[in-house]
Amino acid sequence: MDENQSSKKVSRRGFITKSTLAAFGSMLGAKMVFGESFPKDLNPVGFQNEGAVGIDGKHKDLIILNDKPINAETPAHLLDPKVTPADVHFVRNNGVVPQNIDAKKWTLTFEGESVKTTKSYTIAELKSKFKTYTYQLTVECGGNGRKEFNPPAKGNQWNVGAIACAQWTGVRLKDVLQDVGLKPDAVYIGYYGADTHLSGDPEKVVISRGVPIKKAMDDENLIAWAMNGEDIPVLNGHPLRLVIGGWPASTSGKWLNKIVVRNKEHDGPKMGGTSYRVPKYPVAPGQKVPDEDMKIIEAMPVKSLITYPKTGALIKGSNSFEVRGHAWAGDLSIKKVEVSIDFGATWQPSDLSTALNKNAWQHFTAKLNLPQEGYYEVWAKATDSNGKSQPMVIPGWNPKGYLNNACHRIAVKRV
Ligand SMILES: Nc1nc2c(c(=O)[nH]1)N[C@H]1C(S)=C(S)[C@@H](COP(=O)(O)O)O[C@H]1N2
Ligand SMILES: [Mo]
Repeated sequence: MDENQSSKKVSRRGFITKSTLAAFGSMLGAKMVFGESFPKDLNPVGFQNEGAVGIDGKHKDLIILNDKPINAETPAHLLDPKVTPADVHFVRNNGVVPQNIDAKKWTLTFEGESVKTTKSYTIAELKSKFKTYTYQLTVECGGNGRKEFNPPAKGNQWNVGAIACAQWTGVRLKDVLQDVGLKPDAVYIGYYGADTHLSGDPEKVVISRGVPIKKAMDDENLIAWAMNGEDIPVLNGHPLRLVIGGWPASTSGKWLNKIVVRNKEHDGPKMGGTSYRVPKYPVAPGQKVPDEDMKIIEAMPVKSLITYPKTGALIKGSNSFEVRGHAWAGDLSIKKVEVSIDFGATWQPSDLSTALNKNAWQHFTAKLNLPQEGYYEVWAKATDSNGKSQPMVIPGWNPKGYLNNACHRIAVKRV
């Protein structure tokens, strides 16, 4: 065989491209020595297994669901702190993370049918022109809990950890929109970010979603440059991102460089079809639903998470032990969280904190006693300020597996 044939053979075997290699390197925090020989269909062991070196800047125990693009969720017990640390904040990317970000040169442009004039701001201008606010905001992927749906829904098989509630600092979206000046026909906003499409096509937009103007004008929505008082991690949108607490996190655009103000529902990629939309009526599992019978997901439903103890904990003797976690409910607040150790036959109340601000989660704690040695499950059930509770079993099946807010369960053993 001559040179040409052998190099063709090599390319058919699918070694990774230079840009994937660079992306791997930046995620591993180290150059992949011999990276040119790394086959395209493999994942670096460093991302995925026990003893993994993990993703650069992230806790090594994040669970990697996909590496092209990078998607990783947080095990429930790592979400125990009241404010989610940056290194455990989950990552959901639809495209390729932008490289060589220069925060000093970054601009955010406002345009679209319903702005009075197109306007751009540098980050320094945003900081000097508008008042800075800090809010604790729940950012939850619409597909959190997708793993449980049957028939299975395509996409990242999120278990319970595509949720975070960090402290975000930035300027209010509404203040900047008011400065830009909106026409009376404005009904929706849409974001654009600097990430690039997996296909490599520079013309293709990865994702461009948004919210109705009514939601956009809420005080708590931020154009943020900091998470927990520091630069936002690159994987979570540095140097600038939108944070729309309580709504599907897909509305919180990362690497934000453009906001359009629309005179109709925004129609960017992932606004239509089955993307972030659910049937308008209950459907049987697996049923085909026509696009026109789907509606956009707005506020996320009531949900809770047990963050302590870690599932699988051994409880010694008859001592009581503390169980704790968080609960949240889109734009509403949480009225109560109850816990059960007898598979939901009886429930006991927990102590519940108030939220730091709208769209922040609340914390619950309860003392539990296990009556005799054996296996138990601790279940938690939250109820929102409208009186709606979490279901025990998986709620309505939908084609893309969104909005699973079933009760969280952990296993404990009294020994
Ligand atoms: N530019 C851009 N913004 C984006 C995304 C993306 O792929 N690109 N993913 C969205 C989705 S689907 C989710 S769930 C959240 C995840 O935010 P995080 O990675 O900071 O947890 O970002 C949203 N914003
Ligand atoms: Mo998402």
